[in-house]
Amino acid sequence: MLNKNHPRYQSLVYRDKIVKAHENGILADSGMIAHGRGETFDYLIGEKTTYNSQNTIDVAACYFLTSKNPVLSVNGNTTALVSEEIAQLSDLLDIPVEINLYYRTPERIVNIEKVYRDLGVKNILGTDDDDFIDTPDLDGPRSPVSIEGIKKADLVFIPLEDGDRAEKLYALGKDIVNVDLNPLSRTAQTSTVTIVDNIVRVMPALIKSVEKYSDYDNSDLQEKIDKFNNNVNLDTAIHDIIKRFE
Ligand code: PTJ
Repeated sequence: MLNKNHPRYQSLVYRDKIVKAHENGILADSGMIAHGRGETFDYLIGEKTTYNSQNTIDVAACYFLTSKNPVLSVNGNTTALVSEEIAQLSDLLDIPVEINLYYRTPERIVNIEKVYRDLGVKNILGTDDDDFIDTPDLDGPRSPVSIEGIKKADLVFIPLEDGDRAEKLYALGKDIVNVDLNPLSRTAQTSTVTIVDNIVRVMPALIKSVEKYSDYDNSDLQEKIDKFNNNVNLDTAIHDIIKRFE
């Protein structure tokens, strides 16, 4: 039983979700380490959505609304923390959820698929029944992608991962939206749009932003996209951290 008066109650709630997801065969063992790394960066950014992050979330919403075939790629950590919001966004935009795991096992795929199935997600890709094709120049279990999902997509949402997948997908001409508390990770550095913030704050804000911008003209969305520069965004995120030490 978690103590609601604990000064870090919210953080304990998320840890509890992570532990339960591990017990339920959703989270990879390394997912615990990844969560700890995220917590450290969250501490450094002040555990809040900065002005810069909110702007980046809005830019991400504009990308979702102007893309033809966006897809939400999910792993164990994303599922442990924000499966409900992933299901909501999938429903709002009518786009698929594709399971893509670094530590892929048939058991984890079944368990993660069940989470999204129970939340009513209609289009779940990346299960063992799917038709896959390898991502060029990418080794490992993240390489095979669904032909109807990531292969076809012009925009891929890849929260909470690091590695060379973002770079390889970007090289195929896809736009990549990433959520990573570490602005220095390879994925953060090679994505089209990197939201440097905690996924638990990002997802509700992203849903709100998609709702807000869905009334805008395409030209206004495109103007917001054109004004955005991910290098400037990452630089601002790093300086926001440095400012906290001054
Ligand atoms: O479920 P699988 O098998 O696909 O494995 C998933 C993990 C996360 C274990 C795997 O992708 C991995 O090892 O990732 P890394 O290299 O640890 O990268 C995860 C990134 O997510 C790190 O840069 C963390 O800072 C970041 N991160 C962790 N928790 C959060 C986060 N970013 C935003 N919000 C979080 N809550």
